[in-house]
Amino acid sequence: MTTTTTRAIPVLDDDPFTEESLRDPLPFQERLREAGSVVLLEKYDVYAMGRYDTVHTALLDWQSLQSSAGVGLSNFRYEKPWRPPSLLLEADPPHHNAPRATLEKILSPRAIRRMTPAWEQDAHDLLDEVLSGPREFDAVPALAEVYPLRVFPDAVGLREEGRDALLPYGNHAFNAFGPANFLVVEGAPHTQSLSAAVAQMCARGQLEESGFGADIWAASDRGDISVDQAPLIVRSLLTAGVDTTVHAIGAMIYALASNPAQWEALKADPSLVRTAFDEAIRLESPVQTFFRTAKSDVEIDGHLIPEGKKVLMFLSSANRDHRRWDAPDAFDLTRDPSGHVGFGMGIHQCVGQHVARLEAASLIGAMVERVDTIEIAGPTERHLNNTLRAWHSLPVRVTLR
Ligand code: 4IA
Repeated sequence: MTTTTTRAIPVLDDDPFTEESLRDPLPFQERLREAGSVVLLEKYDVYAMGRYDTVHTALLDWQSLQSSAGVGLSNFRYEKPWRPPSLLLEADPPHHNAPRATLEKILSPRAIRRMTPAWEQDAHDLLDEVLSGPREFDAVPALAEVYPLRVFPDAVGLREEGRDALLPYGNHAFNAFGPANFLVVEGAPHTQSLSAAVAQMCARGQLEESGFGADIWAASDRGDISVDQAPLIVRSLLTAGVDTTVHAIGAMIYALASNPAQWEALKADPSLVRTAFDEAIRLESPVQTFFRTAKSDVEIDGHLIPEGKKVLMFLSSANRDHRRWDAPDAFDLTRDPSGHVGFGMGIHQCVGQHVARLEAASLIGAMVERVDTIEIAGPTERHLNNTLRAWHSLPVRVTLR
């Protein structure tokens, strides 16, 4: 391939990682989608894509677009990673294969389904507590943050000590995929102690005898993975499994509370709980972005991306691309959201998605049984993060059935 066959790449001078853009990312995402299928973001010298087709294709092309140079802005070819790279997220085949296969088995739909009775009971217990108090409350601390932290650390087999590091550790990890902006600077003083707390929880002796953590260590006994790999694979659960589910549940509660007709539709047909969750993931894309690195000169839709350059995929923008979705900005339980790229696509597609789906279905399923109406009761507040779309505060008012 020669450069004479490729087309000029549109250039944008936008910075998607400013406070203003993170607060309201939709205007930039629209400019990105409409500027072209691949756009050079001058400020960072990265190639960004926001159309569904292009993002989808890029996610599947692990041969050309590698993960092992990091899936953040930082290029591991030239910069030292802030922590030892993830054996799942920041790895390519063949190294990716054994950790992925191990975790896929441990988090399989069948394995996760076994949690259903306990997690449904936990959801009802939490609602007993919350709904016995004032009928106006902040759904972020009361539900979205509490519920995953009730069920997931127990399922991993974590002791109590160190659990309070999980959310802030994940928050920093997701900021660290972006540039070293104000959010990374704010988080920096705490990184070392949070990393140490999380690393400690991954050790075999710190984990309960049953749970996902013990399952990972058992895989090392069988030789499926090495003993050195086990604690890092446990770390992946702790990095990827807490903030993501908290913010996904927040997104779902917000979507339902601000779309009363959809809440009514869900009450009328509770089998829609899983659609509601995936539709909320599509609409809000709790994980907004990920990078890849061009393994060699790559041609995408006629555009040349030079070897070693970073490629920034806007999952969020793809999930609202009018080329793929009718009325993309509407939260609509009659659509089939299942092609969204909010969990990624291809060999790295979220290995924990069955965990996330069961958490969300258990909580919202319990709410549907007990709550008659839910509405936004006051000013909402965003939680800013370089990768996550999140709520800090969601005041809601509920009436009971
Ligand atoms: C890991 C994409 C995101 C949910 C994620 C973050 C961290 C890791 C995996 C996935 O540390 O392995």
